[in-house]
Amino acid sequence: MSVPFFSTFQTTSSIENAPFVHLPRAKWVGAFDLYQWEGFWYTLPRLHATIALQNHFKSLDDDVILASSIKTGTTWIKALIPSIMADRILTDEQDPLLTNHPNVLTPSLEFKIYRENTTPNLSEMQSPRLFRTHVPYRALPESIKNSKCRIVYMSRSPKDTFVSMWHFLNTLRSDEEGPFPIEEAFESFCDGVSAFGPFFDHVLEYWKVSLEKPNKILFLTYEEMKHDPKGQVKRLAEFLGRPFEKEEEVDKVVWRCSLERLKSLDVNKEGIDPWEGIAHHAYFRRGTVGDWKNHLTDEMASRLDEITRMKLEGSGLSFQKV
Ligand code: PAP
Repeated sequence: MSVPFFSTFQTTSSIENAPFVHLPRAKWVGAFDLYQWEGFWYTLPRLHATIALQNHFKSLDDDVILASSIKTGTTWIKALIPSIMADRILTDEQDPLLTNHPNVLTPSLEFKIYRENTTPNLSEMQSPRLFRTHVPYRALPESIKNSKCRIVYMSRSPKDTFVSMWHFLNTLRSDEEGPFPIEEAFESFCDGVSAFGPFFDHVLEYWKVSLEKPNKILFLTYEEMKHDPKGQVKRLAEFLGRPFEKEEEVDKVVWRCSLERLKSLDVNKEGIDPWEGIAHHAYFRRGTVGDWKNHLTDEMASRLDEITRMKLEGSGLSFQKV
């Protein structure tokens, strides 16, 4: 399992990589070389894709872009957005989630589209086009920032985000390797070193723009989604210009996109995605708020709380304390 994943993350030719070899570099979780470009950390293939995206993507006004830092519960929203946009008369048997992993329904700009081809032809995609990205706000193409397209940003408390990330990265390691030492992964996270990190800078950039332009960016948190899924799904649908007419429609979408249901579907239990080489099931785990309590020591938790307090001070953003 790990071989294709590592290769897609790491492989690009030395000629293509030449412009980046002088960038600051850091080893992440013992496996990935991350390069710091304009303040954020990328693997080289993601950096190539991000630059191609910046240079070539032309946004349409009805595009929907799902943005997030990694492991914040994006997969939930990857399922919700197409479900909200879909024809409300679809029966359960016609639900695209039955046969497609959420990664397929909301394709990644930098893991798929601009990784496969630096100048993809997107003209034949059905409108409204749905995309997702982990690219930080500052690195988005001007076309996304300046068009009327909508951005949905998913965020999550840093402690649970870190724990989810650590679990996910462990699924890419062999049984012989065992889990990556959590203390080392934690140090990197606290230092701001993770793919598309620093985490706090990522969240804060989108947060600030969401305050300035609430019709442009809808800022969601995993904790609010878990606390009131129906309320948050209605909010998301209104933002997307697809408000629900009946309560049953909301219930149906919430159920279709629930972790329990998605986890139980064959399409998500089996298989490996073709562009990242990651097992489909790796995107669905416990899905709880406060799972950090099972993994972080009191000292680690206090340290990350203190970093969070300092980073978010004055921003108006806070994550639910659990
Ligand atoms: P990504 O960054 O690779 O897209 P992402 O989906 O953001 O991954 O993160 C996975 C987390 O979302 C997992 O959290 P956990 O490790 O704390 O369990 C996963 O369980 C959770 N998740 C995925 N789908 C759903 C869903 N439908 N409802 C709630 N949580 C979900």
